[in-house]
Amino acid sequence: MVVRNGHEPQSNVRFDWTVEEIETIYNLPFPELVYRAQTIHRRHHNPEEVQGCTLLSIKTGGCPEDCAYCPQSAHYQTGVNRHALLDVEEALASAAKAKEQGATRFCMGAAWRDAPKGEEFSSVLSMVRGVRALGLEACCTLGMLTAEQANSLAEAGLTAYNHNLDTSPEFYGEIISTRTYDERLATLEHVRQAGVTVCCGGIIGMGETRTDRYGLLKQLANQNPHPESVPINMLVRVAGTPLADQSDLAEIGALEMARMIATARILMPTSMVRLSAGRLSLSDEAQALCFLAGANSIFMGERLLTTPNPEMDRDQRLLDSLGMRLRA
Ligand code: SAM
Ligand code: DTB
Ligand code: SF4
Repeated sequence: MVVRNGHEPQSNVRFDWTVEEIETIYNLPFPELVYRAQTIHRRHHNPEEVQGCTLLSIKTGGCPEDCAYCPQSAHYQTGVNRHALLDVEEALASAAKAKEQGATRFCMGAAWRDAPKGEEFSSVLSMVRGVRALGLEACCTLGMLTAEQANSLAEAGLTAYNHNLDTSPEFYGEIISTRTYDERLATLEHVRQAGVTVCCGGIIGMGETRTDRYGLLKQLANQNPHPESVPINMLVRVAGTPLADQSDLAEIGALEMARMIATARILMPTSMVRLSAGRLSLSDEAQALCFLAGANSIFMGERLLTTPNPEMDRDQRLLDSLGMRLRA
């Protein structure tokens, strides 16, 4: 039940946030920040539920991009075994299992700079159709897309396309040199035009400043419409990547994650805010704080794409202990 006391924060949806406004929200006294986020959250979402999503890496490693965080970049020795595109049957068997385990969204990730043409792309379209036929939401993240590819994915029934902006435009060049922010924005535009919903978020803990975090949030929150899905990742440090020893992660911790999530929730009231990579470094209490801050989705299962994630039964125990549940 929503308790109205006459002092509820306003949650008019806006697309013209300034960095200063975002900074002010992000730095509110913590109780005030969480109160505002939770109040807005309750207006648009059921606070007892989180959506379970399952990830599958359909094409692993050997990526030509040089994203400094990524274990799948061919530029770094990370020990990730390369794997060509999975068979359609294999991917759909995974999707069926994910459904059995309570996921309602199935996300297929591929380590490509841009989505391929020809046979491989046709296989991905078959995977999308198969996932939709199981009654699951289907999401893909395949790198950059042309307008035509976005349209084909839409026709196959794709629910969402994940394409992260990762950080602020100013810091982007420190993390990735093989593509530009504008190329990222162009793909997001193709996805939007095709009528596929947008999943777009970023990573904290890469050595960016808070100002970079405000900058990312501004890029996300000033898209009209807002991305329907906003994954907030905490860097998973992977040996061999340039960010393997990123040491300020200790101070990033749960409170920074909660501030990031709460601010995203306030700026984008109706979006799904996903507590994504990094949950293994968060305690149960820290994750509970992220839910309070307005996160309403998690990736389930012991693996993200290539890195570990909490076991299903740990997540089930966590939700049980919080009196929360997976969205049916
Ligand atoms: N190649 C496609 C792309 O870059 O859009 C899709 C796959 S890529 C692995 C998907 C997202 O995972 C990236 O945009 C990044 O935000 C996130 N990611 C990758 N490695 C990560 C890490 N070590 N820690 C946190 N997030 C990570
Ligand atoms: C997103 O923002 N996080 C997920 C999903 N979108 C594709 C991926 C996280 C990947 C973490 C590193 C890995 O497991 O390889
Ligand atoms: Fe390639 Fe995506 Fe990893 Fe960048 S994040 S190296 S584009 S798989």
